[in-house]
Amino acid sequence: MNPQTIACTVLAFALATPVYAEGDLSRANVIDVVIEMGTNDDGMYLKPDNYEFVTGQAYKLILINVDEIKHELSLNEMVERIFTRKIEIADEKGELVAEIKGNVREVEVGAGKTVEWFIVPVQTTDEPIEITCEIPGHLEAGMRASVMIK
Ligand SMILES: [Cu+2]
Repeated sequence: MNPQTIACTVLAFALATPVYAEGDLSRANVIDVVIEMGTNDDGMYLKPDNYEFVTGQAYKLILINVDEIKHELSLNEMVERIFTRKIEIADEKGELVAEIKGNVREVEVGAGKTVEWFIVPVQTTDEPIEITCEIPGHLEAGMRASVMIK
């Protein structure tokens, strides 16, 4: 190979290689997962009501409360199987209001508001675990979803 060919080969390889955030799994190739919270004719819901995550993959859970009342997302035992990088709260203009770091079990989302929860699952599940809204009456009204971590 002449030097030009080698340069082209190196460049082609560089372009084909995915870009990682210097080995930080919590920041690389984050997948957005929308979790809608609301009320419909059947009661209350988390939509979708079924999630599948993969260990080592970074996710941004986008909790969107489309309702006129507040709702909550409680991860229950899922919290022991994930790493929370941060939770972000922004105002109407998209300006950051707060960034919360550390181990969080549940997040309450105000009526019509959105909160972003950045996680990385670290442990698989043998059977589905349930995430819920723990506001009295809401679980009974249907606010639950099942989660598998592979
Ligand atoms: Cu609720």
